[in-house]
Amino acid sequence: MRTTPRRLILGAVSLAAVGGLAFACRTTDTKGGGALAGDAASKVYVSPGKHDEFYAFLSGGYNGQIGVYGLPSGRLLKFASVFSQNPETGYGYNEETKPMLQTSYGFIPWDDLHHPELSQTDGVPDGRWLFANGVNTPRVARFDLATMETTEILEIPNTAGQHASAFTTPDTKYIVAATRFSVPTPNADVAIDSYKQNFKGTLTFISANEPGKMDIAFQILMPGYNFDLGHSGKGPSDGWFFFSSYNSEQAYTKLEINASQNDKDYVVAVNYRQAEQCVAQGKARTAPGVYLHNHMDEKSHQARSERKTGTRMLAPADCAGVAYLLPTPKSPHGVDVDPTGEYIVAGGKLATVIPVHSFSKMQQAIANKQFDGDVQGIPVLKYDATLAGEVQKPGLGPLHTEFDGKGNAYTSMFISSEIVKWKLGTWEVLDRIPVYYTVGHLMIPGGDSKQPWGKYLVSMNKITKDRYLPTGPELSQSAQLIDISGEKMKMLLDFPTIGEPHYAQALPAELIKDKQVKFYRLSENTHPGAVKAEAEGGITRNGKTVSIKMAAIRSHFAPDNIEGVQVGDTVLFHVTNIEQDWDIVHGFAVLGAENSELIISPGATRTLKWTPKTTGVYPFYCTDFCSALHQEMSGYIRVSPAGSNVPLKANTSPKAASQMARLNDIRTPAQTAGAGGQ
Ligand code: K7E
Ligand code: CUA
Repeated sequence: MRTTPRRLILGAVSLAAVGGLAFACRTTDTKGGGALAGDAASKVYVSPGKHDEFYAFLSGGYNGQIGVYGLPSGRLLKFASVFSQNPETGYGYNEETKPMLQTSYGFIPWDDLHHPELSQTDGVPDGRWLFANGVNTPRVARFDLATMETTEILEIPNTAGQHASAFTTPDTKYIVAATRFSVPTPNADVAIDSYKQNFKGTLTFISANEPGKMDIAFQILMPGYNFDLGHSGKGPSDGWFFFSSYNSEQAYTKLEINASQNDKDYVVAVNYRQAEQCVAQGKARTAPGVYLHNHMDEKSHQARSERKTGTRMLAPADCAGVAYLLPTPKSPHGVDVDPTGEYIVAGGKLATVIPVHSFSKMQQAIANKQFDGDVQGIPVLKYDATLAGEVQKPGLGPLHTEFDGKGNAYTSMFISSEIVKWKLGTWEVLDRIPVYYTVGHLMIPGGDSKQPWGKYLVSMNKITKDRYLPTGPELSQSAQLIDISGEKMKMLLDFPTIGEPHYAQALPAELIKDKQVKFYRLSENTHPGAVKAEAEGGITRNGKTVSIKMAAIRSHFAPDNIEGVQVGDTVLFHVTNIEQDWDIVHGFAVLGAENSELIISPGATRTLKWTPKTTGVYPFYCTDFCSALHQEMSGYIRVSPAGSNVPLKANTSPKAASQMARLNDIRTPAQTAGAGGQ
């Protein structure tokens, strides 16, 4: 949902026209200071050397990464690569991580990351992993919260615009993925105006609870709607998954108008235990579809790509009771389940109310067969039969809802630029606070789980307009931190964000901060190009490929003088950081390399591929300021003409040993203190 101010206004006008809504955007109130209590600064102030209370993981949207922030300070702690190459870390540039970005469409070094989701145990975030989806080339990723690195990416076949993802079940048995842009399934060369016959959506359930073993468990074939978001049931509704859908019109042109005709679209309720049974009974067909599974092995430090084919595709008509359609006004975007598991809240972006479905009423309606026909074998439940209530006059453009665990819900209002707090059960609006401007998702730590930590709310806003110093035609997006501990919401802090955050997740820092990996154990490094000691460095030729094994340690490379390479060779620098200290990272770059540097964590090995084009002597150096003698951490590689008789040679400068000795004397106390175990 990237929106420039001009497009926003056009969009708002057309929303108003379609929904019969008045345009009431508050973007003229630019100060936002009114709600700023005098003590706001002290509430977000984390004094130097102190840690934040929460880790927050904000999606990077079209930058394909995850921003790790501390709350309440809003300090950016890390920018973590998931679906995009990152020259800061070499992710997707070095030979070890390139396979992570392989897909059946080839090497795709970018994606549009919308929804991070923490793994859960018994419905509560457990601090093991964060999952995330890539919308454009359908993929899901596992991000390890002990190393803060992406360790696994699974492509999703038979889908497109994979938006309703990567939401988890309460036990992390599955994460899901659903189609936003229905396509011919299996994809084929057909006329676009054959949409209604040929285009389908799929709901994909992905086994997620075993690292390194993510796979498609099964897919459910759906009508050609646009599936937007999803959340699992919990407690009484455990075993169900709810997806929002729009475009029940099945429009394929000018969706802005043609997909906004019906008063109601649907929330889809999926009984995934029923689906499991039907699959076990052989009721699923094998659907074609090629997809890649990429996994980073923590011991060899190498990612591998595995090609897979075929999925188990279940048609609802072949599996009674697997899915129901709940009519929901109007073009619903978010679908959020409250902590008790009873209420299913839909954010109908064109609706004038926030409709809330009741899980227990839905169960009764199913038992009593209160149906309004069916769509492709999926029963449509009567709206009144499942409705728990409607929040009246909530504001304009409700998108997403999170919960505080104290019986309150908070909904983001895109058009009227506000967060609205309302009460579950009575549906009364309790409070509202303006945000700057046009909020998409909002997030409460644990706010989509069974156990929210309902102290803060983060509003992720699309437009900052005048909130920060201007930066040319493109301005930053923004997050705002709101105190929700009291009756009234209080605005505490603005902080700019990179890319475009959509959803986010957060959890108390204690859950993960003590299990952070400090370095990789060199003794466990099984990379074939690794060295465990400086003396193991060397050079070998195999035809036109020259492999150099190299150690990096403060403050030199071993070897650091290399000869015998020829124009036309492919040179592989396998650099192992043989340090075993926390945060002692080395870099590696060589003149003219057509990719990024390497950044090598302690104990890890990374490989830079280099194809020198002309003869000469080329310097290489460490790019991370690792020590007082970092500037000295460099070397030379000589490139001779093809067929030259310069012998292969890889030496370590005799200076190195004495450099090391000098350095040991000037190591800072902080570096020494960091030298603990994992
Ligand atoms: Cu509302 Cu992609 Cu979750 Cu953005 S989506 S806001
Ligand atoms: Cu190693 Cu700078």
